[in-house]
Amino acid sequence: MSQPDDLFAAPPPASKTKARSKAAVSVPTMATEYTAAHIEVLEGLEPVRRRPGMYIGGTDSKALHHLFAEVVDNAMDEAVAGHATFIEVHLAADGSLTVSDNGRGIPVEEHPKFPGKSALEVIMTTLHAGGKFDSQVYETSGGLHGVGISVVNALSDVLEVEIARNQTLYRQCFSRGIALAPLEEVGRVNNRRGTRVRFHPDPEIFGDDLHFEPARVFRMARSKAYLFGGVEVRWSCDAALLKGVEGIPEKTVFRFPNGLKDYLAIEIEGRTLVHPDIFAGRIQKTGGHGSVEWAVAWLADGDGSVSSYCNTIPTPDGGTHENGLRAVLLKGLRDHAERSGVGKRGSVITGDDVMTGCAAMLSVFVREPEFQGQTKDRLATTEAARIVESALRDPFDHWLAANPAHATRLLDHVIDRAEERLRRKQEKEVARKTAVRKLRLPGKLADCSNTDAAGSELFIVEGDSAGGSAKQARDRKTQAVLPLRGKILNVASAGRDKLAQNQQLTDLGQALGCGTLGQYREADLRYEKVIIMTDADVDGAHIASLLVTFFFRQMPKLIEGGHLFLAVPPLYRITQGAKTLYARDDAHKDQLLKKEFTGKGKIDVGRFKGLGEMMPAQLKETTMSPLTRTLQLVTIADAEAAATADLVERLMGNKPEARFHFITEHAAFADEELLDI
Ligand code: 1YM
Repeated sequence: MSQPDDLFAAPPPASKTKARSKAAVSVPTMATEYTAAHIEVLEGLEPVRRRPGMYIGGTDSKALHHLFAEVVDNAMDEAVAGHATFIEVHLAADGSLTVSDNGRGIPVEEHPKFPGKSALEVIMTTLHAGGKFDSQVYETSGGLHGVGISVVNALSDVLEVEIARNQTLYRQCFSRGIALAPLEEVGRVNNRRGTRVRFHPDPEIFGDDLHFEPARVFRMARSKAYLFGGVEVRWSCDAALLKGVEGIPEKTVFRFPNGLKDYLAIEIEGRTLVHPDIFAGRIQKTGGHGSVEWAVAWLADGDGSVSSYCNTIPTPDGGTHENGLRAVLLKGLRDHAERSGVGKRGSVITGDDVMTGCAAMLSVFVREPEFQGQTKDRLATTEAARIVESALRDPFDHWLAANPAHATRLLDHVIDRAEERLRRKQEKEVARKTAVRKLRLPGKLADCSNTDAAGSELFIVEGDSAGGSAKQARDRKTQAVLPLRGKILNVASAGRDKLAQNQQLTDLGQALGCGTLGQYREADLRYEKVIIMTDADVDGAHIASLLVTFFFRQMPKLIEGGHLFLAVPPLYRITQGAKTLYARDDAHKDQLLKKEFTGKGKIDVGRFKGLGEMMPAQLKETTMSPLTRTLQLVTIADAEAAATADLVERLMGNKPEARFHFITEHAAFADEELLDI
């Protein structure tokens, strides 16, 4: 194994900051000395091997890299707490990873509950149960993050720990979560301390093909240096792993005293900014808890993105800290708009307008962070929002005030975004309304598959049973059927509101799609022919007349356009031997009997009680099929329009007995053609 030379060198400066503990056991604060007795007695590691997904989110590449995150986070804790100044990461050709720090070293004292076992061994081989830690000591963050180094141990076929502590170098080796030998003292070390963990992911868990990706480990390691300016991250990787990998050096050192500001500057290199300087800052709290660091820039050339972290752990799904950032930036810009006299224009901006073009890095440190989501990628600690808001409020106001020209440019940029959003929203609304009008068809409508109005027909049918026959009899491609139940509203005497409330008429209007009166649009009419098909009796005629009146009053242009027809269903079926003829009324029947059925043989005359009674095939042949049917075009000649309107209105008003005459005489069957089938 290749080892960094300066491992355990340079004792760190004493500091009393501790932002996070992801340890598998509870440990004391600075005020309380660590004793092995603080370690809780926990479960074995078998559950981890049986269900690794429960602990690291799966057994894929992301999960594999999570092992590295777990180990490097423990070292980071030590650095953030002020006990370590550097972290070394070495990726070896054999697939193992080594992470070292120059912190205090994992405790090695014997645990009272496990005579003969070191604290280290307990830490490495037991899974914390969570929530049982006494308030004096640090608690684990729980969940996917901070599952503890024991999980890494459980899922590694090789894991070696070296600890320099108490001027002594200790070592212990494990495999698949089990100690291969007790902790051994290797020798004396002077002026050195720290922890080194070398581990190799178990192929039994991750398979033979999954390996650490140098570029990914490199980026993860580098991000730690950006996220905590007080740490130096030393990277090295065996050359054999870098063949064909671009841009990853064999060896390098990361140190970013300007932390996130440096990070963001690199991330947005080459992009055009709305303003030249990055809004960045850091609020450091004693003990780490409540500390915030941020770097924000607005891009003029497209969308940005926010990278957020809690206790140096990435939170790609955002969470409370990002909400705080969004809120404080929005409020700051709105207030600035008010102050700078932009007033109303500024009030339209939303968090989205502010954030879309915003490239930001945000890092918070809180005690006991709570992560949510399947992969625990979202911060849920509510306090984080408040911490971010109060940390950034004044600095953001000052930043805006200090660069009035830039602030104005930024405000204009954000307002442009808002106005663009409102414009898009309006366009979308119009498009949606059109789509809804097209799509929101009444449930009872059996539409035709043809989406083009040309060649399409709508049959308005009285009653559900006739509707059922018509649906079976139709040509699905070109013929739609809308059954109307019972008698429709008397449109002549109904007011506007009643018309609008009438479900039958609303359904009809929706099916047609063309609008009424002034809103009528011929181009939106969904059918070329609208055919009223009612029973050939008084009631049928009445309903037909009501419908004609409806069209006359609400869609006269539809009639003028030559789209409205009456179907001509027969009333009688006359059969003699193989000969069958249909008659539309009594007179027609008598005429047929006299002229057409002169031969010998029994003549059978059947009367249809209604359309619903007809077999679908009969209905098709007699009334619906364009090849054999007769249609009556409903016309309103311009010259007759006024008179007809008057007549329709008068008749549709309060004289029921007059209706039948009107409909039979005026809108009756003009085509005398015989249907011979
Ligand atoms: C390469 C990985 O794990 N370093 C590390 C871990 C610990 C400590 C120091 C440590 C922490 C504390 C006290 C404390 C851990 N300690 C524990 C436990 N590097 C790496 N460096 N003494 C030492 O948090 O108070 C778990 S990890 F459980 F002892 F707290």
